Amino acid sequence: MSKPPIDLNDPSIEACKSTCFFCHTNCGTIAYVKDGEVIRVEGDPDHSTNRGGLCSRGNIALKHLDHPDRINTPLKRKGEKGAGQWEEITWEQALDEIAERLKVIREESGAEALATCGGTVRTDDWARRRFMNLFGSPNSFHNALLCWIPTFMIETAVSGWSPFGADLDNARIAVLWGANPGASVLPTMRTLTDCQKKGMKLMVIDPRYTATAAHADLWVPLRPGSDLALALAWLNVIIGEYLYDEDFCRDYCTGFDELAEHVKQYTPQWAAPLTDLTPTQIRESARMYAKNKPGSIMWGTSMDQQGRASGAAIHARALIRAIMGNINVTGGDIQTGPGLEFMVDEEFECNDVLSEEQRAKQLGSDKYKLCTWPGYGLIRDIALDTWGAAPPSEWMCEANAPSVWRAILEGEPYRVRALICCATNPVNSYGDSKVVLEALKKVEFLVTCEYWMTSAALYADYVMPIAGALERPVIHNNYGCATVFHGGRRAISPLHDRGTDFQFWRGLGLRLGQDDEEDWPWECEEEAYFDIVYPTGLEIESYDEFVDEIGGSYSSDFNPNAWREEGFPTRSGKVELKSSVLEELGYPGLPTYVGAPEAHAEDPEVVESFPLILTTGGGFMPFHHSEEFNIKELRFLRPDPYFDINPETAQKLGIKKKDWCWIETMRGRIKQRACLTNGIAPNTIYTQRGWWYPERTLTPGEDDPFGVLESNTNVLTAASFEDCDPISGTWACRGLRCRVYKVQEGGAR
Ligand SMILES: Nc1nc2c(c(=O)[nH]1)N[C@H]1C(S)=C(S)[C@@H](COP(=O)(O)OP(=O)(O)OC[C@H]3O[C@@H](n4cnc5c(=O)[nH]c(N)nc54)[C@H](O)[C@@H]3O)O[C@H]1N2
Ligand SMILES: Nc1nc2c(c(=O)[nH]1)N[C@H]1C(S)=C(S)[C@@H](COP(=O)(O)OP(=O)(O)OC[C@H]3O[C@@H](n4cnc5c(=O)[nH]c(N)nc54)[C@H](O)[C@@H]3O)O[C@H]1N2
Ligand code: SF4
Ligand SMILES: [Mo]
Repeated sequence: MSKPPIDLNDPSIEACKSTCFFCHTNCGTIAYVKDGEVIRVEGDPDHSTNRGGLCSRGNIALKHLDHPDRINTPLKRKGEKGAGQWEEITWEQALDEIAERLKVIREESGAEALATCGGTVRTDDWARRRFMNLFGSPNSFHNALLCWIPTFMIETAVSGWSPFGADLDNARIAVLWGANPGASVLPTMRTLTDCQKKGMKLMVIDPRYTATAAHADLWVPLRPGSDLALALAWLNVIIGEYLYDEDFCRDYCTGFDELAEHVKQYTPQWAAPLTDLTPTQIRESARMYAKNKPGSIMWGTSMDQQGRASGAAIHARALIRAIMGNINVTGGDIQTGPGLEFMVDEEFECNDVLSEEQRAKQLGSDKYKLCTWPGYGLIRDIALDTWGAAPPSEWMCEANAPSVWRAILEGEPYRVRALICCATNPVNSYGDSKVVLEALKKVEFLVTCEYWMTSAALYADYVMPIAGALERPVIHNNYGCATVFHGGRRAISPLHDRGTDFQFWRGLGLRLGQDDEEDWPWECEEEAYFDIVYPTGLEIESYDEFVDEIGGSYSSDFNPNAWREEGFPTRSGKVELKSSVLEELGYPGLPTYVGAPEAHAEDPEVVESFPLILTTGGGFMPFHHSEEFNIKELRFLRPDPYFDINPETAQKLGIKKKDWCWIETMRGRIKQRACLTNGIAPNTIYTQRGWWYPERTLTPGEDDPFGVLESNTNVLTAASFEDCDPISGTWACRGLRCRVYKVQEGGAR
C-alpha cells in the first residue's frame, strides 16, 4: 500500500535533515514533522552516503520510534534481580540514587570497581569516556575489539594511521577480505558495483558465497580462521615473484629485507592445507591483487574476530598493502590522520585527568598491551607529537572485556562491583555468552541504558529509557579519525520520559562532583557539536545552522600523496614493516604464524569430537546484530534462525532442509534451522548471529530469559584468556571447532 503524499506546501510541516542510526552507515534522512510529531521518514536525496535510499531498517524508523515494547520511563528494580518487577521513577530520582551508590562503591573499593560496557558506535561515546576519566576508572570497554579496533591500532603502529577509506574511483582492484557490504554496508556495495562497471576488479575472500561474492571477479573460499596463513602466503608470493613496489619499499619502508627472509617459510604449499585452498588459488589471488595496481584491501571485521591469530593476521594484511605501495596513493587505501580542522573526540575525553596509577589498573592491560593504556599511550604520544591530535581512547584504549567478566565473577585481580551497560546487548554480542550472562546476574550493581527490555536490562537495578536518533542530533565524525563528518538534526524532543545517553553521563557526572562549567559546559548535544564544527571556520552560529544552512557535511582537502613527501607519521617517518611499537610492547616485530584462532582447536581429541569448522561472523539483513528482533515487520522476513551447511555434509548427518539442529562447540550448544547450500564448503558451518526471542513471556526465576542462550551464536564463541589475541585481546568468533546434529523430536521449541 503506498503512503499518502506529504503536502510540502503545508506550512505546518517541517522537513528536518536527520540521521538514521540503525547502523553506523548513518544514512541521511528527512523527517517530516507536524505539530511536534514525526509523520514520515524518507532517505535524504542530497546525502552523499545514501543518495536518497534507505534499507529495510531505515524504513521502519517510525515503528521503532514509538513501539509498544519501548522503555519510556526510568525503571527501578522492585523484586529479585531478573524477576522483571519494576517501579517507574523520574530521571532525577534514578540519577540521584545511582550516583549515591557509585559514590559508596568508589569510597569502599576505588573508582576502578566501576566498569562500563558498550557495543557498536551509537553516539557520543566520548561522553562516557569523559565521565569515566573524571570518575577515575580506567575500565570502560566495548566489544569493538571484534570490529576494527585491533585493525586500527596495528595499522597505525605500522604506518602511522589506519586507512579510513579507499580511492575506489581510481583503483584497479578492490579486495574484500572478510567483508560483505552486500549485507552489511549497502551504500558501499553500490559504490563497488559502480566502479566495477568502470573496469575495477573485485576479489572476495570469504568462506561463504555471499551477495557480495556473487559480484566478484574472483571468490577465494578460504577456511574460516585461516586468514593469517593466507596473508603470510600472499607475502611469500608477492615478494618471491618480485611483484612488490621496489621503489616504495626502498624509499618509504624499514625492515623489508628481514620481512623477505621471514616469509620465505610461508609458501603456498605450506598454506594450502591450512586454508583449504590449492597452492594455485593462493598464488593466483596474490597475483591478481599485486598485478592490478593501484588497489585497495578494504576493511572487514573478519580478522578482528580471529582470537589468537587476529593480531598477526591484521599485521600481515597491513604489510601486503604496504609492500605494494598501495597506501596514500591515488587509487589506493587512504590514511588521512585525524581531522585537524574540527574538534576530534579525543579532545573531549579528558584523558590527562586519569592518573598513571589508575591507568595501570586497567583490566587486561598487563596481558593485552596494544589496545590498552601501554600501547595506546605510545600511539597517542606519536600522534600528538605529529599532529597535536590523537585517536580516541574510547575504542582504542579499553579494558579487556573477557578480563572484566572474570573480575566480576572471580574478583581477580580485584572485584568489579558496578557495571553500566550503555548501547549494547552484551549477552548476544560479546564472546562466550554464558559467562557474560553469569556476570550480569552476579554483578553487585547494574545499570542499563536501553530502548528495550533486553537480558542486560532485565538483571539491572535501574534501566534508563534512551531516546533514539530522531529524538537527538547525530554527528558522524569517525571519532575524529578521518577528515570528514556528517551531521543531522534532532527532529523532535525525546518522547515520554526518555532522555539521551549524553544527558545520562552528564547528569550522573554532575551528581558525582563533576563540574557544570569546567567538566560539562554543554547542556545539550547541540552545544557540544557546535564545538566540534566551530574550528572549521564555517560561518555558522549554531549546530542546527550547520545542518540547515551548510547541508550537514564537511570534508577537508586531503592530498593522498603528501605523506611520501612529508614522511609517514611513525617514529622513523617510514612505514615500519617490522614494527617498533609492537616490539617495544614485547610482541614480534613481524607477523608470525600462531595456529588456529581457538587455543585448543588443533588438539587431536578436539578435532575428533568437533570435526567441522564454524564461523559465527557475518551480519545479515534485515537485522543489526541483536536489534529489531521485536519489530514484527522485520521479523516477518526472518522468523527463525538458520545456519548454513553443505548438502553433502547434511546428508551424511541425516539433516534435511529446515531441520532444527544443535550446533555445539567446547563452550555449549545452540539450536538453529538448517539451510542447505553449496555456497559453503563441506567442512564448514555458518551460524547467524544476534538471535533471541523478545516475544517470549518471562517466567520468574528462568535461567534463560527471552531464550538468549537458545539460538545465540555467541554461546559458541571462545573468549578464555588463551583464546584471546595476545596483542589486542580480541577473542575468537571465526574458525572454531564444532559439531552438528539434529534436535530430536520434542526437543525443538
Ligand atoms: N545487516 C547488517 N549490517 C551490518 C551489521 C549487522 O549486524 N547487520 N553490523 C554492522 C557492523 S557493527 C559492522 S562492524 C559491519 C561489519 O560488516 P563486515 O565487515 O562486512 O563483516 P561481517 O558481515 O561481520 O562479515 C563479513 C564476511 O566475513 C565472512 N567470514 C566469516 N568468517 C570468516 C573468516 O574466517 N575469514 C574471512 N576472510 N571471512 C569470513 C562472512 O561470511 C561474511 O560474509 O557491518 C555493519 N552492518
Ligand atoms: N559471534 C559474533 N559476535 C559478534 C559479531 C560477529 O560477527 N560474530 N560482530 C560484532 C560486532 S562487529 C559488533 S559491532 C558487536 C555489536 O554489539 P552490540 O552493539 O552490543 O549489539 P547490538 O545487538 O546492536 O546491541 C545494541 C543494543 O543497544 C541498544 N541501542 C541502540 N541504540 C542505542 C543508543 O543510542 N543508546 C542506547 N543506550 N542504547 C542503544 C539496542 O536496543 C541494543 O539492545 O557485536 C559483535 N559480536
Ligand atoms: S544502511 Fe539502513 S540501517 Fe544503516 S543507516 Fe542506512 S538506512 Fe539506516
Ligand atoms: Mo561492528
